Parts: sequence; C-alpha cells; structure tokens
Amino acid sequence: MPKFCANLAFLFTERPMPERFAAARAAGFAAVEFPSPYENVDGYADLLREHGLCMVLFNLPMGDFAAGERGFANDPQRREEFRAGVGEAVRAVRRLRCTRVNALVGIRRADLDEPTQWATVVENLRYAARRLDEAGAMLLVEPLNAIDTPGFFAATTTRALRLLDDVGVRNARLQFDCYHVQRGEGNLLATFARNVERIGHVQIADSPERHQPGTGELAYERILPAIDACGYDGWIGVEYRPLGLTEETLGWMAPFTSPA
Ligand SMILES: [Mn+2]
Repeated sequence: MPKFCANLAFLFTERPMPERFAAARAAGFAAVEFPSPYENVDGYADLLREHGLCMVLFNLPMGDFAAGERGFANDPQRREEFRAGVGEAVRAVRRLRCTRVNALVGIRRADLDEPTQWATVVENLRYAARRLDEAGAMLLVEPLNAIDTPGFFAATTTRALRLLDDVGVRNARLQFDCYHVQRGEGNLLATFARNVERIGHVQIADSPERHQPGTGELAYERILPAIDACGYDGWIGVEYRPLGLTEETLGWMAPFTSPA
C-alpha cells in the first residue's frame, strides 16, 4: 500500500504555512514534506509534534529560488556556502527527525566547463552525504525536467544516476519525481523498475500541467500499484498544484488509503 506524504509547498496553500499542518492531518496524511524549513525550524518542530506528523523530506538550501536558482552545487566559487548549507540541513534533520534531504544541483553555468562543474557537484554531494549520514539521513538527487528548468545540471534520471555513481556513497539515492520523469523523459515505469533499488523518495503529480492525478496523461490508478509491485516501500510525496480546493482534489487517493 503506498504511503503518501503531503507537500506543504504545493498542497493546502489556501492557508498560511502554520495552518497547513492541521489541514494535512485532517485530510488523513501522517507525514509531510516541504523544501525549505530553515526560516522556522523550531516552529515547524512544534507543529509536527502538535499534529502528530512526520517530516519526510526537505531540500538543501537552494540559493535564490525567486531569482531562478535551483541549488548551486556546480559552482566552485560557492563551496563554502554549500558546506554552510549542509550544516544548516544537518541541524534541521536532527530537530525535525527527518531522514531525507534533497539536493537540487544547480543550473548549468555557461562560463564554466562541464568537467569543472561535474567534479564540483560530485565533491559537494559526497561531502553532504557524509555529513547527513552522521545524522542518520540520506541524500537525494532530484532531476528537474528541461522544459520547466532549462539548463538544469541533472535534468535526467541517467545523468543523476551517473552523478551518484561518481559520488559513490552508500546513503545517496535518486529522488524519482514522476512528473519530472514523464515531462522530460517518458518511459516512466520501465525507468522506475530498472532503478528501484536506487530510489530513496518518490513524488507525484499529473503531467503536463502538474495538477492532481486524473487531470492529465498519467494513469496513476495503474502507476501506483506498479510502483508497489516493484517493491518500493518508501514515501510518495504528493506534490501537485491543486486544480480547485486542495481537499476537493484528493479523491484519487481513496482506493490506496482504505481497505477495498
Ligand atoms: Mn519534486
């Protein structure tokens, strides 16, 4: 049976952030994820406890997201900033009892050659994975599709896995966002099945509009059982932009959360 966690940066955004925890719990979620806890780690720890929720995933600091940054692990000039961000993430892991941290590796830089950026990403990710391992957490690498994020340094599953091969650390895995894989690569289930042992987290949305299942081209009524059948027993982050009020978009979940 799939285990779903609510992404609070996408779901329940009708409410201010502190109220989304209660809304997720009321909708039946036992866990949540969101990219950036750093502005209020203590407050979020209290909210998780108050509402009996687990924190499943957050991201390493991503740089200036509003300005278009999606991490900066490929920038050799920002190694110190990267390592400071890992330190913040380790503190948040401990405070929030979270066991997965996603690294967005950055947008390719035109002023630096590929080998330099590749080596910088590998070195930074290895550092992050080792620090997170000491705190009992896993590092994840998430490909972002090239349509939404042109120039992303790890735009495909293949490329993210090659980075992870070079990182060569036991606790670093792939974050398989079905939306990004469908939008950027296709061949969703075969790619999942082939790599299931290297997948540390899954996220879902329909494609191409990134709304709830049933609004696009992905057959989640078949995809979710297939993911289950592959032996994946980790969390599945619900990371879509609700078309309508969040609570009214959760009907697709019913067959997977209650006994038939
Ligand atoms: Mn995602």
